[in-house]
Amino acid sequence: MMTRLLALLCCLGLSTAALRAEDGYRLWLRYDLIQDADLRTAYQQQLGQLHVGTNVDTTREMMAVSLRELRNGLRGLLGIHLAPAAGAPGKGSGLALRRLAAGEIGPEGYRLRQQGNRLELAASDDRGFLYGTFHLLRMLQMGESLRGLDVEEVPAKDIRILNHWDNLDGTVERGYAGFSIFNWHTLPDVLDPRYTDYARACASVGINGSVVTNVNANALIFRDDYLEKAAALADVFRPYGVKIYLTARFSAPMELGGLSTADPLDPEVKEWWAAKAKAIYSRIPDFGGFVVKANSEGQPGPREYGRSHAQGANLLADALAPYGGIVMWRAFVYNSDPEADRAAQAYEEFVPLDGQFRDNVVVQVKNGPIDFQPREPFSPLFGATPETPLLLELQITKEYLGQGTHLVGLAPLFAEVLQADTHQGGAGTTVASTVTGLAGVSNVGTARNWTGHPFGQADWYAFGRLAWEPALDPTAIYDEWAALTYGADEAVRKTISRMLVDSWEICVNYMTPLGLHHLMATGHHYGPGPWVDELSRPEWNPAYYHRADSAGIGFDRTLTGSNAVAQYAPAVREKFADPRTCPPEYLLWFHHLPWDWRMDNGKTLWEELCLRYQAGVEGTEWLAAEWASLEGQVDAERHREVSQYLTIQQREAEWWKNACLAYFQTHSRRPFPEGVEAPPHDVEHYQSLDYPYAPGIRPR
Ligand code: BDP
Repeated sequence: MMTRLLALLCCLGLSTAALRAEDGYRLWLRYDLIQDADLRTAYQQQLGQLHVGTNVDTTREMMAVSLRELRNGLRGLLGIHLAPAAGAPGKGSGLALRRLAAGEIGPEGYRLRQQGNRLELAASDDRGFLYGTFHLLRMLQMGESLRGLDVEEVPAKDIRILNHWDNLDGTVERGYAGFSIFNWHTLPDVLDPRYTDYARACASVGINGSVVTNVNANALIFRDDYLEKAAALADVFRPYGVKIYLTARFSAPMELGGLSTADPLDPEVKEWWAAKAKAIYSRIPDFGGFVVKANSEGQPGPREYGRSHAQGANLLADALAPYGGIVMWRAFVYNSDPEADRAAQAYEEFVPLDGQFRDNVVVQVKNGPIDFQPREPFSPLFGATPETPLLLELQITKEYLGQGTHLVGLAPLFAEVLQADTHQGGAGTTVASTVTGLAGVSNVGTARNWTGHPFGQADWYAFGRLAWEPALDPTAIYDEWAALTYGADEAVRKTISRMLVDSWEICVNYMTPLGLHHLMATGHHYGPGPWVDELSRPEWNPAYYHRADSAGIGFDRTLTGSNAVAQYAPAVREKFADPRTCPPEYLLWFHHLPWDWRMDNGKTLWEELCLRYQAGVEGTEWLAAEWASLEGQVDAERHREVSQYLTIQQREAEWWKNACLAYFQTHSRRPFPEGVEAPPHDVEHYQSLDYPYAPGIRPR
């Protein structure tokens, strides 16, 4: 009966995949049968046979993974079984694998080229074959022609890594997609297939590392039984080219080792870390290294012993050096001086240390000077430490951009910072060119579709693609993602990618337009809280950042204020320091301006602020209308789910706008301009709203 049903569906041109629930688990790796028969035939002719070069060893783990992916992909997409080439060697069409000499192409790189009647995939290492395989399958999924193909890809950055803020108890800090995918309780015995699927998804977009524990670290991870668990994960990830890293709690020698100090210059402390590194590498020979959050938000660190961040980092770097491991030391610090501008602190602390770090230390810097706000100017640290390699840290999980329920594509945010010109050492020195890699705070959890909001997958995808090639255009990335995830139909693809590209600016408008920042509620950071001004540390209060009063609004970071703008190279500094040349998107980041300040478009600052909030709300209506226009063109299941999320987003955009404008009006005392709907409640109403169980909250 079932077989007959399947046969009938096939006759109707429906693949069995259509029967499968569209639950999002497959991410962008959906190898459904290509419906265009001509295209399928063309691909079949081009790829039907496999020629394995004599210098390609397919028995190696990672090569076997590549071949399995290729076979599965071609079976799904083309309905064929990839066969080893028959007949005389070297003859006939098909796909040919060839190993290049090390110098012929960079590490992890590959070439896909039509050579006569063959398509050749060539690489000098196993990772290159793996990434080339995914590239080829992506082209097929997108229906692209292979004729005359000639591409060569080498990753622009060596470090392309996810940071999981996952705790050993299974919770995820700032996670909005369920619990941690890493089940430490059942590891190492239970190897959830998700571990493999996760590593495979990472590999498909070129991600080559994973920090599986939270930056707010737990020393327990270094206990032998936990190291066994980590080793089991490493074994699963390895064939996919994903190296495992752990977060190191600076006080671990005390908490786990029973020492009386964690002073980085203490010989016993050094010995403890050296022995720990040995223990790790005996289980995980290719262990990547440590990420460290030190002396930040209550985390222990070297400053407790009067030592610098460099001395702290070097302690761990020395322990890892014999095995080739690295230390990613975070520059996210802001606790030195309560009077100081928080935006200036990382630079002040780290620039003087330039040149003092060991070679195997990289300093990990968040994209902006504060903390993953909806929009920030790039951190002035980029390009300012010529002797110290930096890693750009981006937040893929949307702690400050609507958390788990808003459709906000982050590729434009990522691209804005990557393309920003630091002018350090001359014009054209982009942030991308100054960094040695990218780290992204993961948005993955146990949700069936991995990311909770179905469109959250697009940010995981975009992060990987940009880490591989920071120059990629967000529209092109989202075109790919949309085609892979929702099918290759041109109109559908374009609509989805436009929604993703435009959604970031929409969100910035309804949350923090014109350079406002840190307006969110306390603790969970869910929803607006611009009125908050009573928290113990000044820089935890939104009022510290917007500084609204009867005269105006904004944080003066010029000479008349904190002068944090002086940390940028002269060309950037001059532009930002003058409100007439400062881009409007950063205006209130750098300037405190009167409510009646005239914008270039002739509006007053107050009017412009109100209109931007209104535009944000209208943007969410546009998103909903665009998505509604796709009804019937994408599968009903995912269409319904996204629509429901868009309803939340529309409501919450109004909430943000109304709460912020009601509050700011108590300072501006000016009427709402034409075209802006007045908030239906007064500010007390918005202050009274309470969300005790908002997800992702950090235990304090
Ligand atoms: C903040 C988060 C906090 C993280 C911190 C970090 O609210 O949960 O621990 O970043 O990056 O944005 O260390």
